Amino acid sequence: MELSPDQKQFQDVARKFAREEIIPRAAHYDQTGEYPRDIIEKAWKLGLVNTHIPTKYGETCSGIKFDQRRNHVAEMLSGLGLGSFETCLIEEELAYGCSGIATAVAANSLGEAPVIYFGNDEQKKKYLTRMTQEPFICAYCVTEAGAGSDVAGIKGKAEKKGDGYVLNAQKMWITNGGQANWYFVLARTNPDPNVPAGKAFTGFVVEADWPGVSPGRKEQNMGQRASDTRGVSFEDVFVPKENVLGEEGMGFKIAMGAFDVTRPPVAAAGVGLAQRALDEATAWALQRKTFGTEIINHQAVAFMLAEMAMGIECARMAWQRAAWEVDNGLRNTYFAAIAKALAGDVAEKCATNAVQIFGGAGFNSEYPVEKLMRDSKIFNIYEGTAQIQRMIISRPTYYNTTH
Ligand code: CS8
Ligand code: FAD
Repeated sequence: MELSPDQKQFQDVARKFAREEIIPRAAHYDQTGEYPRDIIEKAWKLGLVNTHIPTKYGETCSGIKFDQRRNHVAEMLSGLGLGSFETCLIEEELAYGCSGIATAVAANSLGEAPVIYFGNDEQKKKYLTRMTQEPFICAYCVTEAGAGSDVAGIKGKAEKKGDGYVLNAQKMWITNGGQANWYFVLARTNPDPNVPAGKAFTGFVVEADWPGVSPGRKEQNMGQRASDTRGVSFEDVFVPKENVLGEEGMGFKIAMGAFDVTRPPVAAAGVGLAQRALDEATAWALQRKTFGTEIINHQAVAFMLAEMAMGIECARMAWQRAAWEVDNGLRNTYFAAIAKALAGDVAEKCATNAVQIFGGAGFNSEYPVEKLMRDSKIFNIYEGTAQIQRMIISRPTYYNTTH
């Protein structure tokens, strides 16, 4: 398997950006917890954000401007929306630089996915085009304090009123929560507990400046501290019926459908972090000496590096398969869950091994691997936990949609 010249070029642009713009500043954003707006705006100008918005909606209002913004990557783009595969290639490189910053970028894709795949033309023009005109941020609001893994257990509700709905929901752990221009929000629209999840929820697009929308304080997380995570409260928010995605009752399937396209890039980000851990650990092992020789010459250390490489190569192939399925119009729930679960484990293991190989220095924030270890933990929690991915993989219905 070989990347096409276009894919290679995307990878190179993202790699250069991560090396030159992200790595030198990642520690600052990790320590301060500031939102890396300047980096995200630079990435946006290069076309590294919102990669999968169809070119049509980039051009609808801004014409040639969209392609100009992408400058040196524009030529290969003309007439094409970017595929999931290319999006994942970019995400892996960004996460190599800092997975917190990569998460902020990917969360835009997560917020946009329900609109791209289930919105009507008017909704796409209104909410996607603006993302290509200005470096706007959006967010995806499903989780609540009382329900994360069990999406069907959320309590947020929307009740029909006049020409729209009145939304009341307290969302929690929302990435980009305090930065978003608009939100995808999932709420229950059928109060009857006997109605199945597939019919009881509705997905809405809610603008951040509508009355009743208020983000909470920034949460202090263990890792990925550049990423802005907050609760977002929706209190008696009037949502016009034009902002219903698909139809009333379709929301649960829309929310799940979005995960199918965003779990591959999250997996790719986990691989990017793991690759960084391997590269840092290898460089250290080649120069650190004990017992008269570089530590890479101790088999126990060399085998740790080998195990890291094995995990990375397999997890990379897993996201590639899952992304390839999206690009070929296949139902990829099963492969997306495999990629996400495997990459989460590999990211955690590689970061932990890197700290081990660094010894005492690995435990210290002067060196890069301590941050990698803190950042890696979330890959087994967000976008569906390690256990939930295994639950999906083991359900015959998902296996059967693929085989
Ligand atoms: O609840 C589901 C689940 O996936 N839980 C995990 C939640 C999760 O992943 N949350 C992540 C929140 S976002 C986040 O963390 C962002 S991180 C920061 C940004 C990172 C950068 C991007 C579940 C456990 C899989 C579902 O379980 P159930 O309640 O048992 O539902 P089901 O019976 O399986 O399904 C109910 C109906 O929905 C249909 N369905 C299920 N999956 C899909 C997919 N596509 C389309 N439709 C789907 N994937 C299913 O077929 C059922 O419909 P029926 O008509 O009843 O047959
Ligand atoms: P719970 O569901 O309470 O799970 C607790 C533990 O029990 C986990 O280990 C879980 O795997 C396990 N468990 C639960 N059910 C089962 C089961 N059936 N079988 C086996 N084990 C089980 N959500 C959004 O909607 N949008 C976002 O942008 C977003 N960004 C996030 C960013 C961060 C930094 C964090 C921390 C979370 C984010 N989330 C977001 C929420 C995230 O998706 C949830 O935290 C996650 O899905 C787990 O839900 P929970 O925290 O409620 O844990």
